[in-house]
Amino acid sequence: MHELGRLEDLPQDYRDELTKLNLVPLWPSLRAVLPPNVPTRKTQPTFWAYDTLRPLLMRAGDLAPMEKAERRVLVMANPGHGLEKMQASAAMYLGMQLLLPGEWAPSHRHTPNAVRMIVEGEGAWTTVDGEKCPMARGDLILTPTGLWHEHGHDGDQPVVWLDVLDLPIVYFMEASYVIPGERQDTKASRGDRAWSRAGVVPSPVFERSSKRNPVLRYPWAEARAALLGLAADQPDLEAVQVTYVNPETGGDAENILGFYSLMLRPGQTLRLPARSPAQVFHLIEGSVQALIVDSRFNLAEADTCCAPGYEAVTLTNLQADKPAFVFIADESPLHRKLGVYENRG
Ligand code: 1HN
Repeated sequence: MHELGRLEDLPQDYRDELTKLNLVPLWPSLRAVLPPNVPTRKTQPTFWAYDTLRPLLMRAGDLAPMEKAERRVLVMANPGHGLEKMQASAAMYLGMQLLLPGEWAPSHRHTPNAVRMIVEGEGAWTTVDGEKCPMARGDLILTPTGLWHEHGHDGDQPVVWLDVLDLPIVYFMEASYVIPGERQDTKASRGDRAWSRAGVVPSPVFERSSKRNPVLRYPWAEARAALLGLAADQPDLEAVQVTYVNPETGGDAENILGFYSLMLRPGQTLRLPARSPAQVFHLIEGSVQALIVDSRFNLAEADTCCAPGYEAVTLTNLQADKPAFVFIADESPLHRKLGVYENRG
């Protein structure tokens, strides 16, 4: 591809005239916005160790009382985007949130979709659209766009969870806003109880509902059991992975980001293909090495890393005698809906 004319090649009076009229010549910038073959990605392979993050999050517990914080979070920002942008990738936001015993994070609803992956502690809960969802390690709790949510804590130890939001893309769309609310009344029914068995779903008087995802909480015990069942059923299957889905449709659990759990067999090395969406890896159980472009990250439990799109990722279970379990978030639903999804193998 040959080089195109530069801005500096244009006479200053011409450039000034264009600027005055809010006009810009395309050709000096064309290669930057449309690079050959592979997109330019600001997303860098980045690693956040829980044992270094945790003491700082606990200190935030002293420094930022709930009334002054609303949500007490340390954002895991990708330096490639600039820390102040609070982005892990183009479409993903990541943060570690701390709730102390007795605290309450007030109810609100907003346009970005969120999920929480519970990292440590017991006794906390999130109420989403009136459903009180208990939080336990490894559980995935959704707060889809527009639904009221608040967090409370009846236990006696700090509770920490990983927040994954599509905030960067919703903000970029100039569609990100919040509505503050009152403490929610809770209802007795819970989607994760009514939709507790894959393949046998509620159909009162023969009717299936086609409303929003009826499941807001995916208990880790169920996802883990599904992975072990799949691994036992298909001993030759390389990628022992499940997707968190809407059980009414079989489609993705949320509109913009995709969520998965992956089991690595003892000692297994698995190469994930180069696909267009960026990905986040969070270790639920075990010990895993992630090779992302030129970076090797050793993940202990509760560690998190991210990978840019269009790059293969190789994961290795560092333990020869135990499976490892990885939670993955990616931008697949967004890429598929927009028609830019690619798997380059
Ligand atoms: C939010 O609402 C929560 O509800 C956490 O816990 C993190 C980050 C940006 C915007 C909204 C929550 C958030 C957030």
